[in-house]
Amino acid sequence: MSARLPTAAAAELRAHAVAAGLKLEPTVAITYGTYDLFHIGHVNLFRRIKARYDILVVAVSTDEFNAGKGKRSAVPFADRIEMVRACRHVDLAIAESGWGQKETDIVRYGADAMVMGSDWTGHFDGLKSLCDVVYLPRTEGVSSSDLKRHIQSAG
Ligand code: C2G
Repeated sequence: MSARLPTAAAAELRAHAVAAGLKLEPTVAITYGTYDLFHIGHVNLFRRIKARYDILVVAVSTDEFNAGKGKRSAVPFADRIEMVRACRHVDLAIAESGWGQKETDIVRYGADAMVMGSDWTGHFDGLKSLCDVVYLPRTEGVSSSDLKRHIQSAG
């Protein structure tokens, strides 16, 4: 099924195809993040993506890329990617080593959609020529930085 169709049209076509007994290609979503101190906000996002797409590819920011974002994660990359990989909603975890790899990833994995939490709304609309770009509501009340501050204040 062409990923380039608008989401609603693609869903309608898929329904007709399933009714006709046709075998469908799995739909693929990709998302990007640091996933430091892996928390329920990340799990909720992955779960919500998998409720919409068949396959989820997660690109985890390397420590070097994070340094470029001005972020120093509490958990090293090797552990962060392993925790993401262990999440049952995740089908493939890859490294995110730069801002510019998204276009290549979308083509390489045949992504139908690039999905991010709503704090990124609008930031990746430039990718709409390659795939759907979807922003899902953030989980309120939890963030890696809040967790870090809580741990530091707990002493
Ligand atoms: N997120 C969420 N709810 C939260 C916290 C995070 O839905 N309470 C989502 C974010 O919107 C993002 C993903 O979880 O889609 C990962 O968030 P971070 O680990 O903070 O990653 P970030 O620093 O936003 O890096 O190229 C994109 C960057 O790698 C994103």
